[in-house]
Amino acid sequence: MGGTTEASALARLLTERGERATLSYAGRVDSPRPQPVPVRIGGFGGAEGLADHLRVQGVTHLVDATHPFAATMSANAVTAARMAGVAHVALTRPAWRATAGDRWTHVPDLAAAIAALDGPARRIMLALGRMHADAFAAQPQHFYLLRFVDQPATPPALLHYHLVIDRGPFDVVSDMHLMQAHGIDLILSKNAGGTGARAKLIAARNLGLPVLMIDRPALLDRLELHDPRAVLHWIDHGADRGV
Ligand code: 3Y8
Ligand code: NAP
Repeated sequence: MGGTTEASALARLLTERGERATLSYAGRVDSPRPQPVPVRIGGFGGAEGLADHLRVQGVTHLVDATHPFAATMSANAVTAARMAGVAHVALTRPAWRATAGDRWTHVPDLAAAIAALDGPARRIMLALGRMHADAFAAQPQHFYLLRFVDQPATPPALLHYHLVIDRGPFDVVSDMHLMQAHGIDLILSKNAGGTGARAKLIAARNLGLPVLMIDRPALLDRLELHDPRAVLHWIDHGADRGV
């Protein structure tokens, strides 16, 4: 189950070993990154649909390498693997932790992030992608710098915004220039972890800007690995069939 830098790295390692693997995308963006393995695009129809897919395709190992905020997909993956008697592991990345010079405020979820924006107009970099941008219409007084992977079918339901179309991984210097060009005074970020979205946090630290950090959804009861190479070891030695 893909959609992250780590999933793509694992796909490359599996190809190098000649493993038979399929990478699964939800189909959220127009042209997802090409992969060295066959790609399946689209939902399965909930946990039951995924369990059927695992059985029909004779899948032996399910690796959930989706994003930490893809909470529904990850919950479905745990349930479906158990239903189908298939070994399951999550390939995820540790949460980011503030270090010296970081000015982070943590909020538990999106709603809390929106509520935290009460008050006079600010200039906010909303680096959360397309799916949640409209929710910030509840705080219309701010200017929002938006960054989407694709051009949206309809404009964001925000009064004051500038939209950048770009996909990560991003780099610190470009993110610093972007923040300075738009006079940004606050950055909103999901605690995605990993390397692909971290540049904006280093850029904020370098510019002395505050970050409103949205903590990731609650952890599931599952085996988690943080390195694609550890998944190969799990396949060779650690994968019980989940029964
Ligand atoms: C469709 C598949 C790879 C994977 C690359 C990672 C890094 C670059 C940084 C910012 C933050 C954000 C967003 C982001 C990053 C990686 C990774 C990551 C954040 C692609 C991709 C798919 C998606 C879906 C997309 C979401 C959106 C989130 C943009 C591919 C490029 C904000 C998450 O328009 C939309 O509907 C976009 C939706 C879910 C979150 C949102 O709510 O809008 N990712 N991103 C996957 C699918 O169809 O199954 O094209 O490669 C993958 C990547 N995006 O292999 O190189 O590993 O995290 N993705 C966040 O972290 O907050 C951008 O702007 O600073
Ligand atoms: P989500 O809310 O947890 O999942 C909603 C539904 O989308 C799932 O129930 C499933 O549909 C389908 N789905 C999600 N990921 C899928 C996958 N990899 N393959 C097939 N179907 C999938 O998921 P999301 O947050 O929208 O994330 C969608 C994709 O974007 C994932 O690949 C994720 O890794 C990637 N991504 C998400 C974020 C983020 O911030 N959420 C960031 C970076 C990348 P059915 O129930 O019909 O099976």
